[in-house]
Amino acid sequence: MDRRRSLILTVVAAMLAIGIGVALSYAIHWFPVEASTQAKNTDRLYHVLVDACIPIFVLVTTVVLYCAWQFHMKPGEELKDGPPIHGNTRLEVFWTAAPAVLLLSLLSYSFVVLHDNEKRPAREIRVGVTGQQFAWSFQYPPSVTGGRPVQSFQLYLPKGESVRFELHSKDVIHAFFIPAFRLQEDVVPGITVTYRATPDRLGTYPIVCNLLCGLGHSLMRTSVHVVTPAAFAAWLKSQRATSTAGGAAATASSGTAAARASG
Ligand SMILES: [Cu+2]
Repeated sequence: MDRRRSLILTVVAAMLAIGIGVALSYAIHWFPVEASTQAKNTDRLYHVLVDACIPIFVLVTTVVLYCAWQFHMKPGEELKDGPPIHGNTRLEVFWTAAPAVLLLSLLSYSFVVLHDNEKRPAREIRVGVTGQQFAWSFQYPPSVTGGRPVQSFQLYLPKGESVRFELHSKDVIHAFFIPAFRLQEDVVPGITVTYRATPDRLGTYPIVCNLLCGLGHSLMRTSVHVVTPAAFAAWLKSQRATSTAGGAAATASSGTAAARASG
């Protein structure tokens, strides 16, 4: 096969590989459902990064394979040397500038997305999150409950309302991770770490500890229930009622958590 035909064949194969790669990145559903506005931004960022990486990966692989195919040593050429080449300024400027521009643009876009995800909204509710070996608990201050504070082992959030989580740890470092919200923060003893999310899809999603924190680490999970604002108000009311009734519910659930942790 002459050089021209092999080059055309290689370019066509590379285009095909890019097409298949990009199609696969969209066709396969890699992540859990998106249940927050931040999740949508994060997934879009992921797709931009992947779509930028696939052509580069294909380009590098294609050049390597093409060179191995076209320029490999033939029998009898063992002692031959390649032509002496002493740099090519134009080429070097290009292969330094092009990746620099690409990396800087991806970096800027990532910065904008992460900054957007963390942006303080006009209105937000505060929810305390406490991590301890091996359970999560959630504290709703009077500013949210409109009465006495409420403590729960299940996280309830109203849909469409921005939430500022304030994370505390009672013992070691944990990582508060809600996969459906795509956000994770380390929960470090002695400091308060904050974390924002705006749930925008009704449903129940897992909350996990994503940092090995001891023997019961794998049991350190609970659920977030994203409910309508009316259902959230009703839930808060029911929690306030049980906490007025002597904290029986809280004691019962802490018993459950302890049993879970020791089991
Ligand atoms: Cu943990």
